[in-house]
Amino acid sequence: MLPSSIRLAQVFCPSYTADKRSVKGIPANRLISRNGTILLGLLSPEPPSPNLSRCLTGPADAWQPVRRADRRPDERSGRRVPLIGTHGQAPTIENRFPHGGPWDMAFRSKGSLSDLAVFGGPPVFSERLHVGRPNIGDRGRLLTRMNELLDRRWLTNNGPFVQEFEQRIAELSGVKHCVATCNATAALEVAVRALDLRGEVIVPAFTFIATAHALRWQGLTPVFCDIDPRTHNIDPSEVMRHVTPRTTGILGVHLWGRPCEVDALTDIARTRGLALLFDAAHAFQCSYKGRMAGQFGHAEVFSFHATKCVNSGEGGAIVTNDDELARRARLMINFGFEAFDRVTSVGINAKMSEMSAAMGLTSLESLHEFVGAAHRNYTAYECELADLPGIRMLAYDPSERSNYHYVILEIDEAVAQIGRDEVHQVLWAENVLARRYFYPGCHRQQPYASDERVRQQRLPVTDAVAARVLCLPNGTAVGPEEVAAICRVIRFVAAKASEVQARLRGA
Ligand code: T4K
Repeated sequence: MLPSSIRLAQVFCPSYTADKRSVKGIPANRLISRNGTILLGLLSPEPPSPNLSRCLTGPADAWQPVRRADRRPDERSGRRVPLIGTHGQAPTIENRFPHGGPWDMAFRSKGSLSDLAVFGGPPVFSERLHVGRPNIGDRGRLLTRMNELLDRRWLTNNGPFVQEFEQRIAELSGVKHCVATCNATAALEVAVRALDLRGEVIVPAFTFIATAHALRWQGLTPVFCDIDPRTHNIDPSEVMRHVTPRTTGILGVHLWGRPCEVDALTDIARTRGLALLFDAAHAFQCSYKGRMAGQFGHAEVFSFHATKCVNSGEGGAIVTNDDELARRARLMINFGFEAFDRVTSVGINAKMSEMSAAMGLTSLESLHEFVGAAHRNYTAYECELADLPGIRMLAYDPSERSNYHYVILEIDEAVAQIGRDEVHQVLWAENVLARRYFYPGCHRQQPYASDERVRQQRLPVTDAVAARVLCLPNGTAVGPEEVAAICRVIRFVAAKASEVQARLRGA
């Protein structure tokens, strides 16, 4: 049964986007009734039903619980949404939750350290909550497309869905060419070959391993560069230190969808005669100085992997305004075939399939909804975690377009009195599978870590940031209730940081 001291209510917050911190003067998400009942607010920009309206001002008993058992799947997204407020009929504890359910755990209060799952208490979530749960989109549209491609008997090799997908990506990014690929790693490899990079390429060490591997797999030497602690992106002032006669290019990464210092990198590349490529795996629909990612450097690469904001299951794309580069890349992803029976250069198979493009096109149709959900969650996290000592949430520039896909905490142990790894441990025990992206940095992974030159290198900012970062669940698979519950755990841990740390360390 739901503990009688806990109630969950939908809170109508008309000023949700402008002022997320209070509802009728009460701090949202921390509504405590006079008799001590804990009320977890479900922030909602939707007007409430008459029942819910009364909830805000009425006695605690009038508040309504909402749990997974009481939710219906949304037809478009497949995500479960609360019945309350959408069907108008207010459930009661007795008639709706006679047997309890997964949300019994979800909103259990953590009163003492022993209530934490890591110390033997029940986990907040009975099901695992992942970082990277895919956004799904309209299943009906996807299935229609699947039927179409089956009817057409055209499954891959530059089919109509791939062409349409490429056109949409190019339009949305404001770029001339898009070459869709089977994933972003292959796209990076094709791009560095199409750019004819050789020798050394300067790349940040704080990135997903694919960025470095794509270079190495092509026989290039990734030269790791430190990052700017504020942006987590490659530090242009550090780049210059790594330029040697063997350097042919710079591969910047728009980490978390926050674009690199493009102007500074463009200047360096131009003055030193280097190619400039961007790994924009995270940055689809993000802007830099008002221009969309995809338009910078000689080329950029997007990822449409399942875990990305827009996904095609597996997928990627090379985008560029360079006609010749696009032509070369297009040949390379299809074995170098220029026409039937005519191969003019070495190539591989890095084509996107029609099934992936069908998923990608369907995903694009829900782009607005996906970014909206990520932004809503991001704002709720920001609201709840804003004032915790030593715990900082990475901000997105409100004057730019962002997809808000990554919710990144930086935990400074010296101030927070608890380390990132300990918070990570606590969250995993609660079934919140937060990720330590991109710990420990590419330079500390093989084969790079064994390279004498890399071993000699010092990347102090990368090491410090890699030890502090924690990525929290976001996307359409996560709703305000989950965000509220995750934040409650983090706030509890932050409030009792030194005690939690001591107990974890067996002191
Ligand atoms: N450059 C950068 C900067 C990147 O971040 C990436 C990929 C690339 C290049 C290369 O792009 P691709 O070649 O992949 O297109 C995941 C993704 O696999 C990877 O694409 C992504 N970056 C990276 C940041 O995250 P892992 O090792 O964390 O994957 P995994 O299997 O642990 O999945 C992440 C979470 O998502 C899991 O907790 C489970 C959940 N999940 C995953 C899949 C695939 C689901 O719930 N459903 C699913 O279908 O790398």
